[in-house]
Amino acid sequence: MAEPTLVVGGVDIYKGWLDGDAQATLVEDLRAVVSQAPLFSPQTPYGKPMSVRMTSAGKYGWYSDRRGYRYEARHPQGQPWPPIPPSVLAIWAALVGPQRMPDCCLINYYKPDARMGMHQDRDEADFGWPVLSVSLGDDALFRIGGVARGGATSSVWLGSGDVVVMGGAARLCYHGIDRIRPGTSALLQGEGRINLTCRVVD
Ligand code: MD6
Ligand code: FE
Repeated sequence: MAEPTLVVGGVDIYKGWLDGDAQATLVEDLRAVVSQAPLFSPQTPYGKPMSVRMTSAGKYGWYSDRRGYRYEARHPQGQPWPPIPPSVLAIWAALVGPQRMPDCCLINYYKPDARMGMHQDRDEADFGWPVLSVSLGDDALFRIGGVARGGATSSVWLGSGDVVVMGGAARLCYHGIDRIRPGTSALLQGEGRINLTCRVVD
Protein backbone atom coordinates (compact mmCIF):
# COMPACT_ATOMS: atom_id res chain seq x y z
CA MET A 1 0.00 0.00 0.00
CA ALA A 2 1.14 3.57 -0.67
CA GLU A 3 3.05 5.64 1.89
CA PRO A 4 1.53 8.92 3.05
CA THR A 5 3.40 12.14 2.27
CA LEU A 6 2.73 13.44 5.75
CA VAL A 7 1.38 12.08 9.03
CA VAL A 8 -0.17 14.69 11.34
CA GLY A 9 -1.53 13.54 14.69
CA GLY A 10 -1.81 10.01 13.29
CA VAL A 11 -3.78 11.21 10.24
CA ASP A 12 -2.30 10.12 6.89
CA ILE A 13 -2.13 12.81 4.22
CA TYR A 14 -1.40 11.96 0.60
CA LYS A 15 -0.46 15.27 -1.06
CA GLY A 16 -1.34 15.44 -4.75
CA TRP A 17 -2.65 11.87 -4.85
CA LEU A 18 -4.91 12.79 -7.79
CA ASP A 19 -3.47 14.42 -10.90
CA GLY A 20 -5.34 17.10 -12.85
CA ASP A 21 -7.11 14.63 -15.14
CA ALA A 22 -8.28 12.49 -12.23
CA GLN A 23 -9.55 15.61 -10.43
CA ALA A 24 -11.47 16.76 -13.53
CA THR A 25 -13.06 13.30 -13.95
CA LEU A 26 -14.09 13.32 -10.32
CA VAL A 27 -15.69 16.77 -10.61
CA GLU A 28 -17.65 15.60 -13.67
CA ASP A 29 -18.86 12.49 -11.81
CA LEU A 30 -19.83 14.61 -8.78
CA ARG A 31 -21.81 17.03 -10.93
CA ALA A 32 -23.86 14.03 -12.13
CA VAL A 33 -24.49 13.02 -8.50
CA VAL A 34 -25.54 16.56 -7.54
CA SER A 35 -27.96 16.70 -10.49
CA GLN A 36 -29.73 13.63 -9.02
CA ALA A 37 -29.33 14.61 -5.36
CA PRO A 38 -29.16 18.42 -5.08
CA LEU A 39 -26.98 20.14 -2.46
CA PHE A 40 -28.82 21.31 0.68
CA SER A 41 -27.90 23.14 3.89
CA PRO A 42 -28.53 20.95 6.91
CA GLN A 43 -29.47 22.42 10.28
CA THR A 44 -27.31 21.54 13.24
CA PRO A 45 -29.07 19.94 16.24
CA TYR A 46 -28.73 23.41 17.83
CA GLY A 47 -30.86 24.94 15.05
CA LYS A 48 -28.16 26.81 13.15
CA PRO A 49 -27.79 26.21 9.39
CA MET A 50 -24.37 24.79 8.48
CA SER A 51 -22.26 27.09 6.27
CA VAL A 52 -21.30 24.09 4.14
CA ARG A 53 -23.82 22.74 1.61
CA MET A 54 -23.92 18.98 1.19
CA THR A 55 -25.36 15.90 -0.41
CA SER A 56 -24.36 12.22 -0.54
CA ALA A 57 -23.93 9.19 -2.74
CA GLY A 58 -24.20 5.55 -1.68
CA LYS A 59 -26.44 3.37 0.45
CA TYR A 60 -26.63 6.10 3.09
CA GLY A 61 -26.34 9.86 3.20
CA TRP A 62 -25.24 11.87 6.20
CA TYR A 63 -27.95 14.15 7.52
CA SER A 64 -28.53 16.58 10.36
CA ASP A 65 -31.49 18.49 11.77
CA ARG A 66 -33.02 19.30 15.17
CA ARG A 67 -33.25 15.54 15.86
CA GLY A 68 -29.49 15.15 15.59
CA TYR A 69 -26.77 13.79 13.32
CA ARG A 70 -27.50 10.52 11.53
CA TYR A 71 -27.45 8.54 8.31
CA GLU A 72 -30.53 8.43 6.09
CA ALA A 73 -31.32 6.05 3.20
CA ARG A 74 -32.94 8.85 1.18
CA HIS A 75 -32.30 12.43 0.10
CA PRO A 76 -34.56 14.98 1.89
CA GLN A 77 -36.55 15.19 -1.39
CA GLY A 78 -37.38 11.46 -1.05
CA GLN A 79 -35.25 9.73 -3.70
CA PRO A 80 -32.52 7.21 -2.82
CA TRP A 81 -28.97 8.60 -2.99
CA PRO A 82 -27.18 7.98 -6.33
CA PRO A 83 -24.50 5.27 -6.35
CA ILE A 84 -20.94 6.22 -5.38
CA PRO A 85 -19.05 6.88 -8.64
CA PRO A 86 -16.44 4.23 -9.56
CA SER A 87 -13.83 7.03 -9.72
CA VAL A 88 -14.34 7.58 -5.97
CA LEU A 89 -14.41 3.86 -5.13
CA ALA A 90 -11.08 3.42 -6.94
CA ILE A 91 -9.39 5.85 -4.51
CA TRP A 92 -10.81 3.92 -1.55
CA ALA A 93 -9.67 0.59 -3.04
CA ALA A 94 -6.14 1.94 -3.54
CA LEU A 95 -5.67 3.49 -0.09
CA VAL A 96 -7.98 1.51 2.25
CA GLY A 97 -8.28 -1.76 0.33
CA PRO A 98 -10.77 -3.58 -1.88
CA GLN A 99 -12.31 -5.87 0.79
CA ARG A 100 -15.13 -3.55 1.78
CA MET A 101 -16.41 -0.54 -0.13
CA PRO A 102 -17.79 2.53 1.69
CA ASP A 103 -21.56 2.87 2.30
CA CYS A 104 -21.55 6.65 2.14
CA CYS A 105 -19.74 9.31 0.18
CA LEU A 106 -20.61 12.66 1.71
CA ILE A 107 -20.07 15.62 -0.63
CA ASN A 108 -19.39 18.93 1.11
CA TYR A 109 -19.33 22.16 -0.86
CA TYR A 110 -17.59 25.19 0.68
CA LYS A 111 -18.18 28.69 -0.63
CA PRO A 112 -15.34 31.15 0.20
CA ASP A 113 -16.78 32.00 3.63
CA ALA A 114 -17.76 28.47 4.69
CA ARG A 115 -15.98 26.58 7.45
CA MET A 116 -16.47 23.44 9.50
CA GLY A 117 -16.21 23.40 13.28
CA MET A 118 -14.10 20.87 15.17
CA HIS A 119 -15.88 17.51 15.25
CA GLN A 120 -15.37 13.77 15.41
CA ASP A 121 -16.77 11.42 12.75
CA ARG A 122 -18.62 9.09 15.10
CA ASP A 123 -22.03 8.36 13.58
CA GLU A 124 -20.83 5.04 12.15
CA ALA A 125 -21.27 1.58 13.72
CA ASP A 126 -17.69 0.30 13.32
CA PHE A 127 -14.71 2.59 13.95
CA GLY A 128 -12.42 -0.19 12.70
CA TRP A 129 -12.85 1.24 9.20
CA PRO A 130 -11.03 4.47 8.37
CA VAL A 131 -12.65 7.57 6.91
CA LEU A 132 -11.12 8.72 3.63
CA SER A 133 -11.46 12.27 2.32
CA VAL A 134 -10.64 13.93 -0.98
CA SER A 135 -10.12 17.68 -1.44
CA LEU A 136 -10.98 19.41 -4.73
CA GLY A 137 -10.76 23.10 -5.62
CA ASP A 138 -9.50 25.86 -3.35
CA ASP A 139 -7.00 25.21 -0.54
CA ALA A 140 -8.37 24.67 2.96
CA LEU A 141 -6.78 24.98 6.38
CA PHE A 142 -7.38 21.62 8.09
CA ARG A 143 -6.99 21.50 11.87
CA ILE A 144 -6.27 18.19 13.60
CA GLY A 145 -6.51 17.62 17.34
CA GLY A 146 -6.59 14.63 19.65
CA VAL A 147 -9.37 12.21 20.55
CA ALA A 148 -10.52 14.51 23.38
CA ARG A 149 -12.00 17.95 22.75
CA GLY A 150 -9.62 20.82 23.50
CA GLY A 151 -5.87 20.33 23.79
CA ALA A 152 -3.16 20.87 21.25
CA THR A 153 -3.92 20.94 17.53
CA SER A 154 -1.87 21.01 14.34
CA SER A 155 -2.89 22.64 11.08
CA VAL A 156 -2.12 21.73 7.50
CA TRP A 157 -3.24 23.21 4.19
CA LEU A 158 -5.11 20.73 2.01
CA GLY A 159 -4.90 21.36 -1.74
CA SER A 160 -6.83 20.04 -4.70
CA GLY A 161 -6.10 16.36 -5.24
CA ASP A 162 -4.95 15.71 -1.67
CA VAL A 163 -6.37 12.64 0.07
CA VAL A 164 -6.66 12.21 3.86
CA VAL A 165 -7.09 8.87 5.62
CA MET A 166 -8.16 8.91 9.26
CA GLY A 167 -7.90 5.45 10.77
CA GLY A 168 -6.49 3.43 13.63
CA ALA A 169 -5.84 5.48 16.75
CA ALA A 170 -6.65 8.68 14.78
CA ARG A 171 -10.10 7.48 13.63
CA LEU A 172 -11.86 9.49 16.35
CA CYS A 173 -9.62 12.55 16.48
CA TYR A 174 -11.20 15.99 16.43
CA HIS A 175 -10.77 17.91 13.17
CA GLY A 176 -12.24 20.81 11.26
CA ILE A 177 -11.75 23.37 8.51
CA ASP A 178 -10.84 26.86 9.76
CA ARG A 179 -11.07 28.58 6.39
CA ILE A 180 -10.55 28.20 2.71
CA ARG A 181 -8.31 30.35 0.53
CA PRO A 182 -10.50 31.46 -2.39
CA GLY A 183 -9.03 31.56 -5.86
CA THR A 184 -6.16 29.12 -5.20
CA SER A 185 -7.47 26.54 -7.69
CA ALA A 186 -8.96 26.79 -11.17
CA LEU A 187 -10.53 23.30 -11.03
CA LEU A 188 -14.08 24.36 -10.20
CA GLN A 189 -16.13 26.95 -12.06
CA GLY A 190 -15.41 29.89 -9.74
CA GLU A 191 -14.27 29.92 -6.13
CA GLY A 192 -15.00 27.19 -3.65
CA ARG A 193 -13.97 23.79 -2.45
CA ILE A 194 -15.42 20.30 -2.53
CA ASN A 195 -14.55 17.72 0.09
CA LEU A 196 -15.65 14.10 -0.19
CA THR A 197 -15.66 11.86 2.84
CA CYS A 198 -16.18 8.14 2.38
CA ARG A 199 -17.23 5.96 5.30
CA VAL A 200 -18.34 2.44 6.12
CA VAL A 201 -21.60 3.02 8.04
CA ASP A 202 -23.15 -0.34 9.10
C1 MD6 B 1 -13.11 18.81 5.07
N1 MD6 B 1 -13.14 16.90 6.46
O1 MD6 B 1 -11.99 18.49 4.67
C2 MD6 B 1 -13.69 18.19 6.28
N2 MD6 B 1 -13.56 13.87 8.28
O2 MD6 B 1 -13.80 19.65 4.50
C3 MD6 B 1 -13.58 16.07 7.39
O3 MD6 B 1 -14.46 16.37 8.18
C4 MD6 B 1 -12.97 14.74 7.48
O4 MD6 B 1 -11.21 15.24 5.96
C5 MD6 B 1 -13.06 12.64 8.41
C6 MD6 B 1 -11.94 12.23 7.72
C7 MD6 B 1 -11.31 13.09 6.90
C8 MD6 B 1 -11.82 14.38 6.76
FE1 FE C 1 -15.01 14.86 9.56
